[in-house]
Amino acid sequence: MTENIVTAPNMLADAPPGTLSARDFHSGATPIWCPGCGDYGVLSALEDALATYGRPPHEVVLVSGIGCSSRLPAYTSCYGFHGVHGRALPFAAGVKLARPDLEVIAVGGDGDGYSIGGNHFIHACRRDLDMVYLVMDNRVYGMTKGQPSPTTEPDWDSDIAPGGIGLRPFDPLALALAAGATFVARGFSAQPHDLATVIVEAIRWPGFAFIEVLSPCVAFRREEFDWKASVHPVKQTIENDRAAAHAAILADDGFGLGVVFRDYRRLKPAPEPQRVTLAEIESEFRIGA
Ligand SMILES: Cc1ncc(C[n+]2csc(CCOP(=O)(O)OP(=O)(O)O)c2C)c(N)n1
Ligand code: SF4
Repeated sequence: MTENIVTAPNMLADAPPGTLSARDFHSGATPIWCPGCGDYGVLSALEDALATYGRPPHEVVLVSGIGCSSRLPAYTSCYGFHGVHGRALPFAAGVKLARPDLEVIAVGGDGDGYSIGGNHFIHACRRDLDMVYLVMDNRVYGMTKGQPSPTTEPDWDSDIAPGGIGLRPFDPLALALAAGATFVARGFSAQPHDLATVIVEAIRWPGFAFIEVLSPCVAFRREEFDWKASVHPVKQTIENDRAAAHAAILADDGFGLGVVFRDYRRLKPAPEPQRVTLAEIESEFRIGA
């Protein structure tokens, strides 16, 4: 009988350092995002960052929830899991715990990550596992036709919420900081080069690295094109002083780009990778043995 061996299209395990390019991270599937969607810029920045970082696609796992932005893993040649709405982070944590040798990057939208996934977001910040969380924030639920999300302005007027929902949005960076995140940054999809630089730093960070990416939805929020005129670099990256970082985030207009905060103080040394068999796990749960 012939052995049926399945190989990934980009098995570049032996690629010498510095020889990967963004193309090596394309899956060949054509994105079905609307023309002009900010998520194209995020995909391009992520592929550039992965090429710069230099680990081959089969050593990287992208995990997402549900939404337009959560389609992203399918457009790369990395391993991917397109999961359940709001549950990217617990799944990503499971992958990281089972396979600490892999790079794990969770991606998704503001509806996915801050609404139904909000509780997971808080605890992922606290848990500080070594992975990246990249949220493409367009301040709307794009896939389900424009409902307001936790980052939508209270007076944003739409067919679904005439006159606005009148609820205060929260600032994801402030929330991450309050929940104990050790690496907090903001990027912009229309500045993919700078975003790629931040993503590389986040991948190298030995804990939970959170990047909020402003990524306009051209279908439901065309006014977000104006973000180009609003963004600016953050005044400085604050290190270790959480109170100062809070003050800086609150003083910012929400358009400051770059790494906002790094906390070196609370990082534990990365655990040695451990592989256990299913039989070993089962033996832990055997009753009366
Ligand atoms: C449990 C559950 N609730 C609701 C939905 C419907 N749903 C699918 S995508 C989505 C919104 C996605 O919005 P966001 O995460 O902001 O991503 P975007 O489409 O804007 O990129 C919703 C509510 C679902 N699939 N599962
Ligand atoms: S609906 Fe919005 S978020 Fe979804 S693909 Fe179109 S522009 Fe992008």
